[in-house]
Amino acid sequence: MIKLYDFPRSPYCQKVRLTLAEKDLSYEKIFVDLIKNEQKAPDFLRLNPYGKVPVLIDEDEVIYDSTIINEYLEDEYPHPPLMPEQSSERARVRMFEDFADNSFTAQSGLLVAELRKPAEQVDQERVQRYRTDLLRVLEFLERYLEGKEYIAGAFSLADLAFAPRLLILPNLGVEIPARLKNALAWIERLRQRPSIKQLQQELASL
Ligand SMILES: N[C@@H](CCC(=O)N[C@@H](CS)C(=O)NCC(=O)O)C(=O)O
Repeated sequence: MIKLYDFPRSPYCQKVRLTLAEKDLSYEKIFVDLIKNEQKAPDFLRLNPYGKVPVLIDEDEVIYDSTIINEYLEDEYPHPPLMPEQSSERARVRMFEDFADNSFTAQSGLLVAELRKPAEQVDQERVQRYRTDLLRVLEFLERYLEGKEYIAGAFSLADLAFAPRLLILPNLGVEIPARLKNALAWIERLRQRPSIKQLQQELASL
């Protein structure tokens, strides 16, 4: 059985969990406590030298990095497909995934970290800057979403890369203005997917 080394609050783990759910794959979750630094223990570093979750084990294959794991799942379990067929469209999905990881999930991580500080230590100027940065990303995506249901056309790994943090924007105090109608409709479409509903239920019971 597939094993996923997981920390539930990690958006990168959530991205892989969503892909496993979309492909209806059963798997065992192994909790790695990042608070206790378990990801830096020698046994874990043998799985992933970077000392980060997620790590996926399938048979004897050990795979780390959420994007590489999701590509592996797509190659190994191609149905339902989460990548387009044409190479130019596949490249577009990969560019969006990369953008999601580096410019959206990473940026929202800074905001999450700031908001988790004790109230008197929260730097409100920074909070505002991070919120503005996230809205700028949504403004940018708005143009790509024109006339499309999902960010790269058909539903794909690119949507799954954005989904974990898109879903928590309201909890982070990021209010999406009504003029970003494509982005709002996209988020709502994502919310309706069974994989996302299931993840939200699992996270709510933590
Ligand atoms: N590029 C990696 C990033 C993974 C990552 O940053 N994981 C975080 C949790 S969200 C982690 O394990 N941090 C622990 C650490 O850096 O010590 C991926 O996509 O899997």
